[in-house]
Amino acid sequence: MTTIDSQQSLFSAESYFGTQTPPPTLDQDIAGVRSFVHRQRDLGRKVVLVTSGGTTVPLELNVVRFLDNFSAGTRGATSAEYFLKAGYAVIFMHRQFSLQPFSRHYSHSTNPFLDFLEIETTADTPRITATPSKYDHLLEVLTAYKSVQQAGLLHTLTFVTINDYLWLLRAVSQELSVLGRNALYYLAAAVSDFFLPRQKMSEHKIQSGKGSLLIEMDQVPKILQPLIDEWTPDGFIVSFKLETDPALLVPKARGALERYGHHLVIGNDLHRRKYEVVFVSRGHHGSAASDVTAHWLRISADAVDARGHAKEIEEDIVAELSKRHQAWVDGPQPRPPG
Ligand code: PAZ
Repeated sequence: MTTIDSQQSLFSAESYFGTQTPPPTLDQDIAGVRSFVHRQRDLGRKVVLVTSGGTTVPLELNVVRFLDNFSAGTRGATSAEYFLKAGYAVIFMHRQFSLQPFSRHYSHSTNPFLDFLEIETTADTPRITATPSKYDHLLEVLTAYKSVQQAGLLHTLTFVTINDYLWLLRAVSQELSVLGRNALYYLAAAVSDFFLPRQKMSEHKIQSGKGSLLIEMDQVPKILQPLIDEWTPDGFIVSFKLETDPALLVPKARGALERYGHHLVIGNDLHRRKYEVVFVSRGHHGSAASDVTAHWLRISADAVDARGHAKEIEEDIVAELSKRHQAWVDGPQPRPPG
């Protein structure tokens, strides 16, 4: 039987999945992922799982209130586009209503879609056209979007809560494991570290009028460990580490790398994340702690790309990752036991 250590409020991944309920659409979602993954495998494509946006932590079973975080999903949505350009098929697992590849260029708050359209009234019937100054960019984005759609290269999944995220991540990684080294994990979602197990949640809206509200949360299980050791042992796994104190960034990223032993931690500071990130990984001489390297990628705030658009750091992140992933695919395979 699966038990929770109630004294320490510590869930292992096993006790988490043994006590928390899966989202109702899980089986359906996974059937879709399975057929996507098998199609890509038959076509010999590499597949990247991009997680993106923030998870919520509901406080009630009939949820009225929840904790959330800042992430809009920019990193994930932007990276997904560059992975597609680099020839990957993409499973884009994102927070419902956060930014998505392609449509992110026309976010309702920063670049409203209706501002790109004009009504031409010269003909008998009014026609809709694109605003001339926006036409070229719109055509570029639309062309890329349509070609990805037509080629069936992008599969989208949504989560809202931390519970949805954990169940989906486990199930998707188990499906992706059939690709062996051709699977890349790009875990950019901002995932809550704490949650309220359903056994401790109020069924109905928490009532006010009794003074302050004290809620004790449990720690979310460290999901990277089983991901790496059990669910997808051959995949190339990249996790992200976000900090607000720049002095903590490299030590914390290094700590995560040493703790889980996966391929790469990308560290980013909340305020500088669009202009610099640090790749923390082991060097080429085995796994000695002293062999960990920190490699910075930086762009300036006014940098432009080859097409004259504002440069996005995700272009360089994905270029570097594609190289490292290919080296892993081509690298020496472990000897079969015996
Ligand atoms: O979504 P966004 O572009 O606003 O932010 C991206 C990010 C900072 C959430 C991501 O780069 C990241 O660091 N994710 C992991 C966060 C963490 O759990 O440490």
